[in-house]
Order: sequence, then structure tokens, then C-alpha cells
Amino acid sequence: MAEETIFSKIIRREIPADILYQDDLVTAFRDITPKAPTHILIIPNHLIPTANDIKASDEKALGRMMSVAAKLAQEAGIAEDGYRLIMNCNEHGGQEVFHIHMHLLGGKPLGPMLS
Ligand code: DGP
Repeated sequence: MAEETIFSKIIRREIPADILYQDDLVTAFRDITPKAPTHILIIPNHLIPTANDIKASDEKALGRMMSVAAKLAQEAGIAEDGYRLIMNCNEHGGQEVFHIHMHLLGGKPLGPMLS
């Protein structure tokens, strides 16, 4: 059984976070250490530790994460200029919190990711 992270407490509103969106499947909130003017994390409400653990039964939540990212990018006014969506996996991917999350980053030119 996977261990809960701080993100489960944010979902249940047991600890403070700047929550921008929540529904039955996903929650989105501002990253505590923003790496860009807009830096939002979009997460499934149920615990999936890493991208390696994604199953077919998670597809509805994963799809919702994508559509919520697009909606929040529009609301943040960064859709037209563009933005980056990232999901880090395990040590080499730089994952620190083991509850999958999509980073939505934008509000400035981010440059090429792979250089
Ligand atoms: P990653 O390296 O992909 O696992 O990114 C984890 C992100 O989570 C990192 O950018 C900082 C953010 N983060 C960690 N703890 C908290 C928290 O308690 N609240 C919020 N809002 N963000 C957090």
C-alpha cells in the first residue's frame, strides 16, 4: 500500500494551499516554490505514487488533469503565449513528492527544455 504524501492533506484541505480548482477527480493548486510566474500543480485526488503506477483505470483522472491544465492556462492568461506541462518520475526525473502531479509552468519564455 502506497504511503500518502502532503498532497493528500492538501486535497482534504487539512493543510493550507492556494487551491485554484477541485472536482471529484482532480485538485489544482499553486506550487509552494514557483519556478515561473505561473506554476500550478494538477494532481489526481486518489494516490498514484509515480507515472510507473498509472493504470487504465486512472485514465479518466489523467484526462481530467489535462483538460484542467488547459482551462487554468486560459484563466491565467498564458495560453496564447504558451506554457509547459511536466510530470517528473522517480530519481532521474527529479520527482520529490510521490503522488503524481503535472506542473503547469508559464508566464515567461521558458526556453528549450533539452539543451
Ligand atoms: P517534483 O519535483 O516534480 O516532485 O515537484 C514537487 C513540487 O511540489 C515542487 O515544485 C514543490 C511542490 N511542493 C512540495 N510540497 C508542497 C506543499 O506543501 N505545498 C505546495 N503548494 N507545493 C508543494
